[in-house]
Amino acid sequence: MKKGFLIVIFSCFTFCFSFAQNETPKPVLPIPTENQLHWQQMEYYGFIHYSVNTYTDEAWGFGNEDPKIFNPDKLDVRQWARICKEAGMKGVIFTAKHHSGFCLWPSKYTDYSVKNAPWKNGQGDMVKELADACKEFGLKFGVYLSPWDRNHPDYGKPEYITYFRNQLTELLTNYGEIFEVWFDGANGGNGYYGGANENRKIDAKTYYDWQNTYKLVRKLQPNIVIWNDGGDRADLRWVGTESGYVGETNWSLLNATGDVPEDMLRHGVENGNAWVPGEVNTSIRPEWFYHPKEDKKVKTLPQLMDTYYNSVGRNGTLLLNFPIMPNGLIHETDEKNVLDFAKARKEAFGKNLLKNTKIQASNVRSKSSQFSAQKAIDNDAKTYWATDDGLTSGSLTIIFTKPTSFNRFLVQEPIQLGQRVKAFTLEANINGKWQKIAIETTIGYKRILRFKTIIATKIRLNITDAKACPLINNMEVYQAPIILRPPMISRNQNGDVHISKTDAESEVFYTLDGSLPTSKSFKYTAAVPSNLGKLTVKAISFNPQNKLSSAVAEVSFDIARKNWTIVAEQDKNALKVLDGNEYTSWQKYKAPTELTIDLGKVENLVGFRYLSDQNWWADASIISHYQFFVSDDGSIWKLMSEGEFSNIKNNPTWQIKSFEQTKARFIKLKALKNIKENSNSGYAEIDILTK
Ligand code: FUL
Repeated sequence: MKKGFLIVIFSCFTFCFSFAQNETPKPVLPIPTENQLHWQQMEYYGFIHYSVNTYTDEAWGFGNEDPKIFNPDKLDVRQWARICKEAGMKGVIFTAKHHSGFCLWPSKYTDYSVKNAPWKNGQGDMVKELADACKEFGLKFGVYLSPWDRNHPDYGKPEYITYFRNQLTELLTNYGEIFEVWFDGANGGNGYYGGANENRKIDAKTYYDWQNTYKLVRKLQPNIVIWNDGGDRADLRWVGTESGYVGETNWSLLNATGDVPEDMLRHGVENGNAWVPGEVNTSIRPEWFYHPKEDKKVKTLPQLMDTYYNSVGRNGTLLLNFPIMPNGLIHETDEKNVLDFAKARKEAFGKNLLKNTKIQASNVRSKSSQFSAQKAIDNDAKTYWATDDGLTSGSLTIIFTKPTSFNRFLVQEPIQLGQRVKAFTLEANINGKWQKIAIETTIGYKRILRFKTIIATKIRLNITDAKACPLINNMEVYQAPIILRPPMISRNQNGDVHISKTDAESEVFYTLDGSLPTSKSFKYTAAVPSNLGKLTVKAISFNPQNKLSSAVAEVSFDIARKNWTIVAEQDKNALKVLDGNEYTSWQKYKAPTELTIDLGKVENLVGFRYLSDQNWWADASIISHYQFFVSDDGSIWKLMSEGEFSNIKNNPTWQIKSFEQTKARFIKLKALKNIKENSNSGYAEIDILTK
């Protein structure tokens, strides 16, 4: 009797235990909302920057630009939508109102809008036109509404919040479904503000009362996701840079409260208590708005591919921006490069080599077919391989039918059950021996690894650490064509041109006469001395084996800085600002500082360029407000240009300022203000523009 009783208890226990194991694994909290999940699956979508400052060639509008300048003569929002669609994007986010405060829809609440622009005689609504075009092309539509408004007289007062919410209500009510709203955190302080022309400081933590704004947003658009890089935590996070990457370790988590330093933006927080995934926002050109001087600086195919691997390939999404030209169109080079990028992605990810392979797992949850290894390669996003509870490691081994060459590995976790994997490795069986190909940390929604082509008979994904039993819902393997990178061109202070190879096997060919380089042009072997004048260098990488060439790298230099000296500066390191190397820099005292340069002889000046320190951790030393002077003798100075380097903190690219032609031998850049008060002023390079 007693024995019988024990048997019953035992069988009941085994039954209950295996039943429990057979269940769907418990989620590891926090998990994404439905909206966040749908957003993550979009992976790649477009940004459009267009406003009054498109017509003033500035990074930001000040708020006093006359609406009359907003007059595109070839505007075609269907061109924008078509390009985004053909580029493989799933949606478009539009700058309905940027910091200038100028509205691209006829808002009821201000006259500072397309209502007063010559475009369509003030009858146009660009938000509507684009929303309609997106519908036509099957794209989702999102809006960027800048909280900072340099035009509005009430900015800084509580009344402005009502104005802001009224505008938000217009945008979230009148244009159909909105998938994402973007609340840019930038706030430079000074602006036109209805004519006050002053500096207005707000407390970004309290001023906007975000929680109530979020409630309004969610009420008006229940399927939306909210992006906010300042203020209270919303649905999506900035990744701390605008140059197009997120950290390799990338948790989709943050803490719901508290400050978020750069490092957390970049990597997320492993044990964060809120799901706040990273969106990688970057422009196809150095800046967000259109500047003709950047027509030769459009991201090339290899740069776009890097951006893709460093965003979508690292558990992020990619928000890629097109600046609109003053005529109302996307530039042809931007179109060409983004379509080449789409084609290259198709070529890279066209043929999944895991079709028809065998797969084995170290452990299968309850030995159930529902969670078998096969589920990781069955091409069904809903099914996944799972291990038994209690395990935090496990492996999946793939057996190819024949030795297979490949250079990409893609892996995904079913994030609706939380982001779990903390560490993993990838091994390949090459010539009968297991070799480690990669040692990595997080996976998340999607992780793509790049490595040199290998030929293997088996590969093994080892999850070496996880927050709970590991789950994998997809793996893919590819042989992506190698895309040659254009070489890197620089010119040192002596005027010598340096061209660096971007891979060991290719050769470099260049021209100095403006012609397109081919493998018959000059072959680069050592630094090329130049005649110190203005110079345009074009160069290609060329692979002698397969005869393929890279895209052309092109850099135009102004006169060489050979005879320049830094006046009254003992520190030899100061010459780093003239060395032509964008990655070396020098810092000087506390602002306001002056950097005075003797050009050696009188030059015909029409502008200057400043590049700040390129290390992201050195952002404190970035100059944000400046004055630029010239002089014949180094003692009597004439002010030629003053103002702000608008978006330099988030996007520290070359700042180019033009002024009226003048002759001078001395130049002086005065830093009036740095990004961080009382910090040193940092310089990577200073250069001039001559007539
Ligand atoms: C930044 C802004 O200041 C830029 O102008 C741009 O809109 C970018 C997307 O966000 O913070």
